[in-house]
Amino acid sequence: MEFIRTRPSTRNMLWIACCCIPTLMITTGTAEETIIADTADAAPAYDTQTDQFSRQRLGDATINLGRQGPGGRFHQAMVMPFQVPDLGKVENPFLSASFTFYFSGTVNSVAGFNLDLYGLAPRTDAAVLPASPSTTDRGDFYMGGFDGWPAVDETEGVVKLQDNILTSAIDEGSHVTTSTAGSAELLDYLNAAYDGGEGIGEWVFLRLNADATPGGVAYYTIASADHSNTNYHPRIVYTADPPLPPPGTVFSFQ
Ligand SMILES: [Ca+2]
Ligand SMILES: [Ca+2]
Repeated sequence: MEFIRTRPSTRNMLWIACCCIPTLMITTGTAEETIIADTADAAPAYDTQTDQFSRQRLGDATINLGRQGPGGRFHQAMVMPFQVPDLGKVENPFLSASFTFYFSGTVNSVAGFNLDLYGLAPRTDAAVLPASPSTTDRGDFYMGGFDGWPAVDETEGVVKLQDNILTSAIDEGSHVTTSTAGSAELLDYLNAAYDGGEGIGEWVFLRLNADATPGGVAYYTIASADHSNTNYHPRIVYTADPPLPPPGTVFSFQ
């Protein structure tokens, strides 16, 4: 096996012309790729009965966003982990991105609140927080109007990606995808999380949460990554600059 030659022979130059150029044309394509949410997706929640924050609905096929349970005791958001792919040691490899989830229905009137989409700070573990019940650590939980909180989460490291991605005007039983503006925000969020390759293998988290707190039981229901119908799983679809082939791959020959 010989590798790169400083002066390739005419014969080998012809080999490169015949074999390598088609290879390069293939590897520079920008086909769509999909990242499915991990089944670690869950509902960070606050329970009025125990006065605790905790992680709920870890293995449920659907998650209710708003208030559910007797008297609406559980205040729930939904957080979905996605693992950052290996696209090489490059800056800003993502060229386009969108997020899609399945909206299966509602219970009671949800006219008083909408769902907003956020990106949370990346972490090295897929777990939604708080993993253990706590009276003080809200973890990934957020709900507009809860305990006097503003409609918009302005926590450092949290990025609002799309306002009102789900409202009572959207048909139940449909897939919902980020708008053009929301997709652009998601693209920036993913490229920032990629961090020139430092973020490879880490987890980014998309959160859907109510922008106002319902007075009682009322919620939107969304399919999780545990749903039996894989078409309903939350997903990020992206295109990216593919990494260059490793040295020796294109210009090696026997
Ligand atoms: Ca889950
Ligand atoms: Ca909103």
